Amino acid sequence: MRKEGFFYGMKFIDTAEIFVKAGNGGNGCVSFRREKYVPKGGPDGGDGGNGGSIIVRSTTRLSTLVDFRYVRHYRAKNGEHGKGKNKYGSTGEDAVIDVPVGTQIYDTGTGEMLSDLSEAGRRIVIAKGGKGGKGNTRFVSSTHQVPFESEAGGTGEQRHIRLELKLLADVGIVGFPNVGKSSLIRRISNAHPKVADYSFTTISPVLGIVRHRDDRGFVIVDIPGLIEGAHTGKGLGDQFLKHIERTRLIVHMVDVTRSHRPYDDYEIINNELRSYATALGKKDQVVAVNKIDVPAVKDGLQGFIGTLKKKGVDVYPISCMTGEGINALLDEIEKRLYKG
Ligand SMILES: Nc1nc2c(ncn2[C@@H]2O[C@H](COP(=O)(O)OP(=O)(O)OP(=O)(O)O)[C@@H](O)[C@H]2O)c(=O)[nH]1
Ligand SMILES: [Mg+2]
Repeated sequence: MRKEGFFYGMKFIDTAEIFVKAGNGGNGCVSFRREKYVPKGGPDGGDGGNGGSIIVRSTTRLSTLVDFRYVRHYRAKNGEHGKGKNKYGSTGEDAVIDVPVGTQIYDTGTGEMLSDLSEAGRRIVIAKGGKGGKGNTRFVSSTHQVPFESEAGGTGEQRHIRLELKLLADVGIVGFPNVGKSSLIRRISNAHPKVADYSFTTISPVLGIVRHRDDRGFVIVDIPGLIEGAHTGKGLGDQFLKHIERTRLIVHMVDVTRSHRPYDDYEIINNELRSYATALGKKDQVVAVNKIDVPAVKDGLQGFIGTLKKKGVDVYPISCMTGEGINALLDEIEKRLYKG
Protein backbone atom coordinates (compact mmCIF):
# COMPACT_ATOMS: atom_id res chain seq x y z
CA MET A 1 0.00 0.00 0.00
CA ARG A 2 1.46 3.37 -0.98
CA LYS A 3 0.15 6.69 0.26
CA GLU A 4 -0.09 9.59 -2.16
CA GLY A 5 -2.30 12.29 -3.61
CA PHE A 6 -2.91 13.94 -0.28
CA PHE A 7 -5.75 16.14 -1.27
CA TYR A 8 -7.98 13.16 -1.86
CA GLY A 9 -8.12 12.93 1.89
CA MET A 10 -9.53 16.42 2.23
CA LYS A 11 -13.14 17.13 2.74
CA PHE A 12 -14.56 16.82 -0.71
CA ILE A 13 -16.31 19.71 -2.37
CA ASP A 14 -18.44 18.76 -5.25
CA THR A 15 -20.51 21.78 -6.17
CA ALA A 16 -19.53 25.34 -6.91
CA GLU A 17 -21.35 28.40 -8.18
CA ILE A 18 -19.54 30.88 -10.31
CA PHE A 19 -20.27 33.93 -12.41
CA VAL A 20 -18.93 34.18 -15.94
CA LYS A 21 -18.88 37.17 -18.25
CA ALA A 22 -17.65 37.03 -21.81
CA GLY A 23 -15.89 40.03 -23.32
CA ASN A 24 -17.79 42.73 -25.17
CA GLY A 25 -17.15 43.30 -28.83
CA GLY A 26 -15.14 46.42 -29.70
CA ASN A 27 -16.96 49.31 -31.35
CA GLY A 28 -16.63 49.97 -35.02
CA CYS A 29 -14.68 53.12 -35.87
CA VAL A 30 -15.71 56.23 -37.79
CA SER A 31 -12.71 57.63 -39.60
CA PHE A 32 -11.72 59.19 -42.92
CA ARG A 33 -8.49 59.04 -44.78
CA ARG A 34 -6.28 62.07 -44.53
CA GLU A 35 -3.96 62.29 -47.45
CA LYS A 36 -1.85 65.13 -48.69
CA TYR A 37 -3.54 66.94 -51.57
CA VAL A 38 -6.75 65.00 -51.10
CA PRO A 39 -9.13 67.34 -49.34
CA LYS A 40 -11.61 64.71 -48.40
CA GLY A 41 -10.46 61.06 -48.21
CA GLY A 42 -12.85 58.16 -48.17
CA PRO A 43 -14.00 56.38 -45.01
CA ASP A 44 -11.45 54.08 -43.37
CA GLY A 45 -12.90 53.16 -39.96
CA GLY A 46 -12.16 49.53 -39.10
CA ASP A 47 -14.36 47.00 -37.31
CA GLY A 48 -14.15 46.30 -33.62
CA GLY A 49 -12.73 42.95 -32.52
CA ASN A 50 -14.93 40.18 -31.13
CA GLY A 51 -15.01 39.81 -27.38
CA GLY A 52 -13.38 36.76 -25.82
CA SER A 53 -15.61 33.84 -24.84
CA ILE A 54 -15.69 31.85 -21.64
CA ILE A 55 -14.67 28.27 -22.34
CA VAL A 56 -14.90 25.39 -19.92
CA ARG A 57 -12.42 22.58 -20.52
CA SER A 58 -12.28 19.17 -18.83
CA THR A 59 -8.99 17.84 -17.57
CA THR A 60 -7.71 14.84 -15.66
CA ARG A 61 -5.26 17.06 -13.77
CA LEU A 62 -7.99 18.13 -11.36
CA SER A 63 -10.06 15.96 -9.06
CA THR A 64 -12.10 18.47 -7.13
CA LEU A 65 -13.91 21.77 -7.52
CA VAL A 66 -12.07 23.18 -4.54
CA ASP A 67 -10.40 25.96 -6.53
CA PHE A 68 -13.77 27.50 -7.24
CA ARG A 69 -14.14 28.30 -3.57
CA TYR A 70 -11.60 31.03 -3.96
CA VAL A 71 -12.24 32.41 -7.42
CA ARG A 72 -15.88 32.84 -8.29
CA HIS A 73 -15.78 35.42 -11.07
CA TYR A 74 -14.40 34.76 -14.51
CA ARG A 75 -14.17 37.35 -17.23
CA ALA A 76 -12.87 37.18 -20.77
CA LYS A 77 -11.20 40.18 -22.44
CA ASN A 78 -13.14 42.72 -24.44
CA GLY A 79 -12.46 43.11 -28.13
CA GLU A 80 -10.56 46.24 -29.11
CA HIS A 81 -12.31 49.09 -30.83
CA GLY A 82 -11.71 49.50 -34.51
CA LYS A 83 -9.27 52.18 -35.67
CA GLY A 84 -8.62 54.44 -38.60
CA LYS A 85 -6.71 53.29 -41.69
CA ASN A 86 -9.04 50.26 -41.77
CA LYS A 87 -7.39 48.72 -38.75
CA TYR A 88 -9.51 46.08 -37.06
CA GLY A 89 -9.59 45.96 -33.33
CA SER A 90 -7.94 42.81 -32.04
CA THR A 91 -10.03 39.97 -30.71
CA GLY A 92 -10.38 39.70 -26.94
CA GLU A 93 -8.69 36.68 -25.42
CA ASP A 94 -10.91 33.79 -24.33
CA ALA A 95 -10.91 32.78 -20.68
CA VAL A 96 -10.45 29.04 -20.25
CA ILE A 97 -11.72 27.47 -17.06
CA ASP A 98 -10.40 24.00 -16.25
CA VAL A 99 -12.68 21.58 -14.45
CA PRO A 100 -12.23 17.93 -13.51
CA VAL A 101 -13.53 15.29 -15.91
CA GLY A 102 -17.06 14.39 -14.88
CA THR A 103 -18.14 17.94 -14.11
CA GLN A 104 -21.64 18.88 -15.09
CA ILE A 105 -22.56 22.47 -15.74
CA TYR A 106 -25.95 23.93 -14.95
CA ASP A 107 -27.46 27.34 -15.50
CA THR A 108 -28.21 28.50 -11.96
CA GLY A 109 -31.16 30.59 -13.07
CA THR A 110 -33.05 28.03 -15.14
CA GLY A 111 -31.59 24.85 -13.64
CA GLU A 112 -30.96 23.61 -17.19
CA MET A 113 -27.96 21.33 -17.71
CA LEU A 114 -25.67 23.05 -20.16
CA SER A 115 -23.04 20.38 -20.46
CA ASP A 116 -21.76 17.11 -19.09
CA LEU A 117 -18.00 16.99 -19.47
CA SER A 118 -17.63 13.26 -19.13
CA GLU A 119 -14.45 12.95 -21.19
CA ALA A 120 -11.07 14.60 -20.85
CA GLY A 121 -10.11 17.41 -23.20
CA ARG A 122 -13.59 18.56 -24.12
CA ARG A 123 -14.19 22.28 -24.49
CA ILE A 124 -17.49 24.07 -24.49
CA VAL A 125 -18.34 27.72 -24.85
CA ILE A 126 -20.36 28.65 -21.82
CA ALA A 127 -20.66 32.38 -22.56
CA LYS A 128 -20.08 33.79 -26.02
CA GLY A 129 -18.12 36.97 -26.58
CA GLY A 130 -19.92 39.95 -28.15
CA LYS A 131 -19.43 40.54 -31.86
CA GLY A 132 -17.23 43.40 -32.91
CA GLY A 133 -19.13 46.37 -34.41
CA LYS A 134 -18.70 47.42 -38.03
CA GLY A 135 -16.58 50.42 -38.85
CA ASN A 136 -17.90 53.15 -41.14
CA THR A 137 -16.08 51.66 -44.14
CA ARG A 138 -18.79 48.99 -44.17
CA PHE A 139 -21.57 51.49 -44.61
CA VAL A 140 -20.39 52.83 -47.93
CA SER A 141 -22.70 52.41 -50.88
CA SER A 142 -23.09 54.08 -54.24
CA THR A 143 -25.51 56.57 -52.82
CA HIS A 144 -23.80 56.91 -49.49
CA GLN A 145 -20.18 57.88 -49.95
CA VAL A 146 -19.50 59.59 -46.66
CA PRO A 147 -20.93 57.40 -43.91
CA PHE A 148 -20.68 58.75 -40.39
CA GLU A 149 -22.27 55.74 -38.87
CA SER A 150 -20.62 52.75 -37.24
CA GLU A 151 -21.85 49.90 -35.11
CA ALA A 152 -21.31 49.43 -31.39
CA GLY A 153 -19.79 46.14 -30.27
CA GLY A 154 -22.16 43.45 -28.97
CA THR A 155 -22.34 42.72 -25.26
CA GLY A 156 -20.65 39.52 -24.10
CA GLU A 157 -22.94 36.92 -22.57
CA GLN A 158 -22.96 36.55 -18.83
CA ARG A 159 -24.48 33.96 -16.58
CA HIS A 160 -24.37 32.32 -13.20
CA ILE A 161 -23.49 28.66 -13.48
CA ARG A 162 -23.31 25.80 -11.07
CA LEU A 163 -20.65 23.14 -11.42
CA GLU A 164 -21.38 19.71 -10.10
CA LEU A 165 -18.95 16.86 -9.79
CA LYS A 166 -19.90 13.35 -9.03
CA LEU A 167 -16.92 11.80 -7.34
CA LEU A 168 -15.15 9.51 -9.73
CA ALA A 169 -14.56 6.70 -7.32
CA ASP A 170 -14.30 3.09 -8.43
CA VAL A 171 -15.64 1.72 -5.18
CA GLY A 172 -18.14 3.11 -2.68
CA ILE A 173 -18.61 2.08 0.94
CA VAL A 174 -22.18 2.08 2.22
CA GLY A 175 -23.77 1.03 5.47
CA PHE A 176 -25.42 2.21 8.65
CA PRO A 177 -23.72 4.93 10.68
CA ASN A 178 -20.98 3.81 13.06
CA VAL A 179 -20.33 0.46 11.35
CA GLY A 180 -16.70 1.39 10.61
CA LYS A 181 -16.78 2.77 7.06
CA SER A 182 -14.33 5.56 7.84
CA SER A 183 -12.16 3.16 9.80
CA LEU A 184 -11.86 1.04 6.67
CA ILE A 185 -10.92 3.90 4.34
CA ARG A 186 -8.36 5.09 6.91
CA ARG A 187 -6.81 1.68 7.07
CA ILE A 188 -6.62 0.97 3.35
CA SER A 189 -6.12 4.38 1.73
CA ASN A 190 -4.34 7.67 2.15
CA ALA A 191 -7.49 9.38 3.43
CA HIS A 192 -7.89 10.21 7.11
CA PRO A 193 -11.52 10.93 7.90
CA LYS A 194 -12.58 11.26 11.49
CA VAL A 195 -13.56 8.07 13.30
CA ALA A 196 -15.69 8.23 16.43
CA ASP A 197 -18.08 6.14 18.43
CA TYR A 198 -21.28 7.89 17.44
CA SER A 199 -23.55 8.09 14.40
CA PHE A 200 -23.01 10.55 11.57
CA THR A 201 -19.39 11.25 12.32
CA THR A 202 -18.89 11.56 8.60
CA ILE A 203 -21.05 14.28 7.09
CA SER A 204 -19.55 14.62 3.63
CA PRO A 205 -17.94 12.18 1.23
CA VAL A 206 -14.23 11.43 1.46
CA LEU A 207 -12.13 9.99 -1.34
CA GLY A 208 -9.10 7.82 -0.83
CA ILE A 209 -6.61 6.17 -3.15
CA VAL A 210 -5.87 2.53 -2.43
CA ARG A 211 -2.69 0.80 -3.56
CA HIS A 212 -2.91 -2.90 -3.02
CA ARG A 213 -1.48 -5.46 -5.44
CA ASP A 214 -2.59 -4.06 -8.77
CA ASP A 215 -0.47 -1.15 -10.06
CA ARG A 216 -3.55 0.73 -11.14
CA GLY A 217 -4.84 1.07 -7.60
CA PHE A 218 -8.37 2.28 -7.15
CA VAL A 219 -10.30 5.18 -5.71
CA ILE A 220 -12.70 4.49 -2.89
CA VAL A 221 -15.30 6.81 -1.42
CA ASP A 222 -16.62 6.85 2.13
CA ILE A 223 -20.03 8.44 2.41
CA PRO A 224 -22.16 9.36 5.43
CA GLY A 225 -24.15 6.53 6.98
CA LEU A 226 -27.63 5.57 5.79
CA ILE A 227 -30.56 4.67 7.99
CA GLU A 228 -33.97 3.21 7.30
CA GLY A 229 -36.03 5.82 5.43
CA ALA A 230 -32.98 7.70 4.14
CA HIS A 231 -34.77 7.96 0.77
CA THR A 232 -37.53 9.94 2.53
CA GLY A 233 -34.97 12.24 4.11
CA LYS A 234 -34.35 10.45 7.41
CA GLY A 235 -30.94 10.96 8.97
CA LEU A 236 -28.77 12.79 6.46
CA GLY A 237 -31.01 11.51 3.66
CA ASP A 238 -29.78 9.68 0.57
CA GLN A 239 -28.26 12.66 -1.24
CA PHE A 240 -24.76 11.20 -0.93
CA LEU A 241 -25.71 8.13 -2.91
CA LYS A 242 -25.17 10.22 -6.03
CA HIS A 243 -21.46 9.69 -5.37
CA ILE A 244 -21.95 5.96 -5.56
CA GLU A 245 -23.83 5.98 -8.85
CA ARG A 246 -20.75 5.99 -11.06
CA THR A 247 -18.73 3.54 -9.01
CA ARG A 248 -18.24 0.03 -10.31
CA LEU A 249 -18.52 -1.75 -7.00
CA ILE A 250 -20.16 -1.28 -3.63
CA VAL A 251 -18.63 -2.44 -0.38
CA HIS A 252 -21.63 -2.96 1.81
CA MET A 253 -20.46 -2.87 5.41
CA VAL A 254 -22.40 -4.54 8.17
CA ASP A 255 -21.61 -4.30 11.89
CA VAL A 256 -22.50 -7.45 13.76
CA THR A 257 -22.26 -5.67 17.11
CA ARG A 258 -24.92 -3.23 16.12
CA SER A 259 -28.01 -5.39 16.44
CA HIS A 260 -29.08 -8.97 16.86
CA ARG A 261 -30.54 -8.96 13.41
CA PRO A 262 -27.67 -8.10 11.08
CA TYR A 263 -29.55 -9.63 8.17
CA ASP A 264 -32.34 -7.08 8.64
CA ASP A 265 -29.75 -4.31 8.65
CA TYR A 266 -28.34 -5.70 5.44
CA GLU A 267 -31.79 -5.74 3.81
CA ILE A 268 -32.64 -2.23 5.00
CA ILE A 269 -29.55 -0.77 3.36
CA ASN A 270 -30.18 -2.68 0.14
CA ASN A 271 -33.70 -1.35 0.14
CA GLU A 272 -32.39 2.22 0.49
CA LEU A 273 -30.09 1.63 -2.47
CA ARG A 274 -32.99 0.35 -4.56
CA SER A 275 -35.24 3.21 -3.48
CA TYR A 276 -32.65 5.71 -4.59
CA ALA A 277 -32.19 4.09 -8.01
CA THR A 278 -32.92 0.65 -9.38
CA ALA A 279 -29.46 0.51 -10.90
CA LEU A 280 -27.87 1.10 -7.53
CA GLY A 281 -29.69 -1.87 -6.07
CA LYS A 282 -28.30 -4.02 -8.88
CA LYS A 283 -24.73 -2.79 -8.72
CA ASP A 284 -22.01 -5.32 -8.00
CA GLN A 285 -21.61 -5.64 -4.25
CA VAL A 286 -19.22 -7.18 -1.75
CA VAL A 287 -20.36 -7.55 1.84
CA ALA A 288 -17.82 -6.75 4.53
CA VAL A 289 -18.81 -7.84 8.00
CA ASN A 290 -16.86 -5.64 10.38
CA LYS A 291 -15.78 -5.77 14.03
CA ILE A 292 -15.17 -9.51 14.11
CA ASP A 293 -12.57 -8.85 16.80
CA VAL A 294 -15.37 -8.26 19.32
CA PRO A 295 -15.54 -11.61 21.16
CA ALA A 296 -19.22 -11.35 22.11
CA VAL A 297 -20.38 -11.55 18.50
CA LYS A 298 -18.82 -14.83 17.43
CA ASP A 299 -22.06 -16.88 17.41
CA GLY A 300 -24.29 -14.32 15.73
CA LEU A 301 -21.53 -13.78 13.22
CA GLN A 302 -21.43 -17.38 12.02
CA GLY A 303 -25.23 -17.47 11.64
CA PHE A 304 -25.27 -14.26 9.62
CA ILE A 305 -22.42 -15.33 7.37
CA GLY A 306 -24.14 -18.67 6.85
CA THR A 307 -27.39 -16.97 5.83
CA LEU A 308 -25.64 -14.74 3.32
CA LYS A 309 -23.62 -17.59 1.83
CA LYS A 310 -26.78 -19.63 1.37
CA LYS A 311 -28.17 -16.75 -0.69
CA GLY A 312 -25.04 -16.72 -2.80
CA VAL A 313 -23.71 -13.45 -1.36
CA ASP A 314 -19.94 -13.01 -1.13
CA VAL A 315 -19.03 -12.18 2.46
CA TYR A 316 -15.75 -10.96 3.89
CA PRO A 317 -15.42 -10.94 7.67
CA ILE A 318 -13.01 -8.17 8.66
CA SER A 319 -11.76 -6.12 11.54
CA CYS A 320 -10.69 -2.56 10.83
CA MET A 321 -9.22 -2.58 14.31
CA THR A 322 -6.85 -5.56 13.97
CA GLY A 323 -6.62 -5.71 10.18
CA GLU A 324 -7.89 -9.26 10.05
CA GLY A 325 -9.51 -10.16 6.73
CA ILE A 326 -8.64 -6.85 5.08
CA ASN A 327 -6.21 -8.31 2.52
CA ALA A 328 -8.76 -10.85 1.39
CA LEU A 329 -11.32 -8.07 0.97
CA LEU A 330 -8.89 -5.98 -1.07
CA ASP A 331 -7.97 -8.97 -3.24
CA GLU A 332 -11.64 -9.49 -3.98
CA ILE A 333 -12.19 -5.80 -4.80
CA GLU A 334 -9.29 -5.80 -7.26
CA LYS A 335 -10.49 -9.03 -8.78
CA ARG A 336 -13.92 -7.56 -9.42
CA LEU A 337 -12.55 -4.28 -10.74
CA TYR A 338 -9.87 -5.64 -13.01
CA LYS A 339 -10.61 -9.25 -13.79
CA GLY A 340 -14.36 -9.27 -13.94
N1 LIG B 1 -13.99 -3.24 17.85
C1 LIG B 1 -13.98 -2.64 16.68
N2 LIG B 1 -14.38 -1.36 16.57
C2 LIG B 1 -14.37 -0.78 15.36
C3 LIG B 1 -13.94 -1.46 14.22
N3 LIG B 1 -14.05 -0.63 13.16
C4 LIG B 1 -14.51 0.53 13.65
N4 LIG B 1 -14.71 0.47 14.97
C5 LIG B 1 -15.22 1.52 15.85
O1 LIG B 1 -16.54 1.84 15.47
C6 LIG B 1 -16.80 3.23 15.66
C7 LIG B 1 -17.34 3.84 14.41
O2 LIG B 1 -16.33 3.83 13.44
P1 LIG B 1 -16.36 4.81 12.16
O3 LIG B 1 -15.29 4.34 11.26
O4 LIG B 1 -16.35 6.23 12.59
O5 LIG B 1 -17.78 4.42 11.58
P2 LIG B 1 -18.55 5.05 10.31
O6 LIG B 1 -19.27 3.92 9.66
O7 LIG B 1 -17.62 5.82 9.47
O8 LIG B 1 -19.58 6.01 11.04
P3 LIG B 1 -20.38 7.28 10.45
O9 LIG B 1 -19.38 8.18 9.83
O10 LIG B 1 -21.00 7.89 11.64
O11 LIG B 1 -21.38 6.75 9.48
C8 LIG B 1 -15.49 3.84 16.15
O12 LIG B 1 -15.53 3.94 17.54
C9 LIG B 1 -14.47 2.83 15.71
O13 LIG B 1 -13.31 2.83 16.51
C10 LIG B 1 -13.51 -2.82 14.37
O14 LIG B 1 -13.12 -3.51 13.43
N5 LIG B 1 -13.57 -3.34 15.62
MG1 LIG C 1 -17.61 7.78 9.03
